[in-house]
Formats: sequence, structure tokens, C-alpha cells
Amino acid sequence: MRIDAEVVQSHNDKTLPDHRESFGHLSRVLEKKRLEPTHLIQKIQDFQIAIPSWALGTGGTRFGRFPGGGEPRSLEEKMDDVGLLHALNKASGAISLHIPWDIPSDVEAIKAHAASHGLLFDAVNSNTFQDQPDQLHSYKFGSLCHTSAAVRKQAIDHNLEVVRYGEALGSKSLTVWLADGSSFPGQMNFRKALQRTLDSLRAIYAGMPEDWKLFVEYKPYEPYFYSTVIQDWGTSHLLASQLGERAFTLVDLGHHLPNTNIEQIVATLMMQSKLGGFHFNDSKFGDDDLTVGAMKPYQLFLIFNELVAGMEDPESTNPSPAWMIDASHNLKDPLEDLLQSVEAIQLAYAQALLIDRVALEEARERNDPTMAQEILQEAYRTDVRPLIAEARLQAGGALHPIQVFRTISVRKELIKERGLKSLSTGL
Ligand code: PSV
Ligand code: MN
Repeated sequence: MRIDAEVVQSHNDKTLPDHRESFGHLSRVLEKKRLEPTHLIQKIQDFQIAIPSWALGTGGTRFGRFPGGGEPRSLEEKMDDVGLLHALNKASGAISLHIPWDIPSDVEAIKAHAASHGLLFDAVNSNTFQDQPDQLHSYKFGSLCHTSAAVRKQAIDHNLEVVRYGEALGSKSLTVWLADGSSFPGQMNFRKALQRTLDSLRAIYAGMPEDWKLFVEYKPYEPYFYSTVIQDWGTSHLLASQLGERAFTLVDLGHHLPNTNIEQIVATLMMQSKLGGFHFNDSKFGDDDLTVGAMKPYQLFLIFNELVAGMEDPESTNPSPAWMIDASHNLKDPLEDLLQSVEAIQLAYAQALLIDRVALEEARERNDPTMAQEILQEAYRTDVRPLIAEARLQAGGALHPIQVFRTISVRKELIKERGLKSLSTGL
């Protein structure tokens, strides 16, 4: 299924008068603050957020999986789903693949398919956290950190194979997320495990093309875990620093212990030019992989405050980070959830663009926390939804993506095409 531009436009026509009114009001508010709406719109349109191929189906809890039907059955259908999102929001112009779930059998055909939807290939992801049926050695006791050189070599070779697929498709980065760790105290020699991980990553780094980046994720725990090898941003940063200039830390919002100050981590990494990528999601308790902005929208805004400060710093040498959603959908329609997540990211980004940075710096220099808070909240309390809608409208997207999604019965159509019991590969 594809959504024609005319369909989107005819839906937009119906709500255009209301939109004009609210956007007109917001424009006047912004202009009073000496903010130029067209400049903001351009920035919002340029901000593309990659969709992970593994988030297009139903996720699962430890106790069950309740699929909603019409899940993509192939890589082509996954791209079709991202194409649907992009047709509606014009902000999801990239897909992030996970090998071996998404092996492209015919590279040229896959590239042409992506181009037909206006999609690029973002970071490719390796998987050494599951055993594949045809695999010689098991990852039960780790992969890049494993005590056995043969297991480590198998995991390194897999990562290099992922790079080759990514190269063929036009990706420019590899994301490594490891479930390596231990379940019981005393089980693992921490020092040796970290050293082996560094050595394995060195082999992967050396095998990447010269214009590629390596993103290293961190995560403090998994259920049943006592330790993870790359437990926090500091460990990831240590590895990335030792690997070289093209290795970076990737921040996944769900990979922190409760109440961690993630915005401060972002600032520190950008200061060190080591923030490579971002996985957006939200959580209440652990790595819940919920819709972005569903729980802690103010925290998201504070994170974007640091991201924008870093990106707008003329002296910063941090490359533009790779933006991606990493979520799981258990109750909601995955496509609706992704539309909500993208919008939440855009809202936080737009609000961070409104911050009066000169005044904020002055307040900080004066040690005036009251004013600093006023300045941040002035931006955060501004309803920028009409600005995001206008950015979509001007790019040819929908004023109200979810409304269009529902009115034209996208899920019903997908179920008709793919069946009620179609299953997507992924988490
Ligand atoms: C597991 O927590 C995870 O969410 C990692 O963040 C990866 O990015 C993703 O799964 C896919 O492997
Ligand atoms: Mn992640």
C-alpha cells in the first residue's frame, strides 16, 4: 500500500482553515520573540529520524505477544511501512536495518525500492545477542567479550558481514549493541572481558571503510543480569576513545538507571565530540521502549536543549548525530506509535530551538537559577504543534498524520494485503 500525495492533500484541505488560524497565532508569538518561523520550519524539515526495521511489528513482553495483523513479511514490506510513515510526516526518510533479520537478497532491487519511497539507509545493526540456527558457536556466554577466541572471531566476522551489507546499500555507520555480560557475581573477569571487547571492536573498526562510523551502545542491565560489559556511557566513551576518531557513543534513552541525568551525559559527550547517535524511546521503570515523550516530555526537552546547544556551538567538532527511534509496540499499532514518537521528537526539538540562549547564558553567568528556569520553561510551555504541522504541510505531508492514517484505514488495508497472522522479524 502507498499513500498518494493527492489523498494527503485532500485531507489537509479539510482542516486547513483551522490550521491557518493556529499557525497564524503562533507565528505572531514567535515573531515577537524575534524568531523567524520559516527558519524554524527549515530546521524541522531537515531533521529526519530513522525508523528501525525491527519496530514495525508487534513487540512482546516476557509473557506474550499480541499481534495486531498486517505486519511486514519482508524487507520490502518493512520499507513500504516506513514509506507510509514518510508519506504522512515527511520526517521518517531513513530506515535502520538489523542483520540477519533484514538480509537484502537483491541489493539493487532493495535500493530501488527504498528510492521509490524517498528513503535512505541509516546505521546498520549487528546481532550477536541471539544464536542463529546455522551458527557454529553459541553466544550464551557472550560474543565480543567471550573467553574463546573462536567465538569472538565469529562475532567479529558477523559484524564485518553487516558492514558489507551496509556498504552495498549506502549506509555509513555500524551500531553495536551487546548483550554481553554475566548473571552471577564472580562469573566474569571484568577486566579481561572489557579488554577482549576492546580488542574485538578494534578488529571491527579496522575492517570498516574509511568513511564509516562505529557507534557503541551501552546498557546497565538486562533481566537476569548481574553485569553488562558496556554498562554505561563512560565505558562506551572509553572504548570509543581508544578505538579512534570514527568511533562514538550512542545514547539510547532507555539504557539508564532511574533518574540518571541523561541531558548531562549528552552535554559531556558533545563536549568531547563523541556523541555519535541517539535511540529515542521513553520509559517509566526500565528499558520499557515506550512511545517517545509518553512519560517524560520535559526530560526530552532538556535533552534537546543540550543537543541544540551542542549542534549550534560554532566551536563544536561533534559530527551531526544519527537520529533514530528504538521502541517496541505491544498494545498500539506500531505505525501509529511511530508517528507519535516522531512528532514528540520534533516538538522537543522545536521547543529547544525557541530557547533564548543569550539570555540563558547571562542568567547562568549571574548565578540566577530563577531566570534560567523561566527561560527554559518559556520555551517548553509554547505550544509548537502548529509549527510542526506547517513544516509537514510545506513538505507535502499531512497536517494530522494519525487522523489520515485512520480515515483511510491503513491497518485494514495492510491486513487485507498481508493477512492477519503475518509476522515481522525483529525483537
Ligand atoms: C536492546 O535493548 C536494544 O533495544 C538495543 O538498544 C538495540 O539498539 C536494539 O535492541 C536492537 O538490537
Ligand atoms: Mn537501542
